[in-house]
Amino acid sequence: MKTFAALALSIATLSFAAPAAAQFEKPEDAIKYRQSALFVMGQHFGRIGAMANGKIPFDAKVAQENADIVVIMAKLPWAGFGPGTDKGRDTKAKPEIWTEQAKFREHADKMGAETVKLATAAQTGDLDKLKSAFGETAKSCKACHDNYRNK
Ligand code: ASC
Repeated sequence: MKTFAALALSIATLSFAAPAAAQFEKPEDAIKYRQSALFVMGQHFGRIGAMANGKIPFDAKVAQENADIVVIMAKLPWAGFGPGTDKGRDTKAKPEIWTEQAKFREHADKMGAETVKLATAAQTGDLDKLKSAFGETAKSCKACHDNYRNK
């Protein structure tokens, strides 16, 4: 019983501490997970983009809050690209993701690094810095989409 309790506790702790190591019951769940994470990230990134492009008024606090969420969201999708998750649900993911894992990982890491710079820029409250960091982050999204996402 003790062993079971310890095991249950360590599993619970692990699942809270390491969302990026999420386990999926079936490929469909992994695909849904990564699509959802990318969707939520896109929503928050888009709000920053609307400010960078003058579509909505610049609000430094709102930009900062959204950038912080983008940083967290950028960590999540990759756990959903595990082995055997190339099929199982409608997906635009190209098969090269699973044959060029190191290169795919580089794109993911690059994007993660750009989001951190975006959050740093958002903290300054300087719209020009935000615009420039937004552009660099968007480039890193696009580079991966160009290589690894079907139209
Ligand atoms: C976004 C978004 C993306 C990227 C990409 C950049 O706002 O949702 O996927 O920017 O379009 O080229």
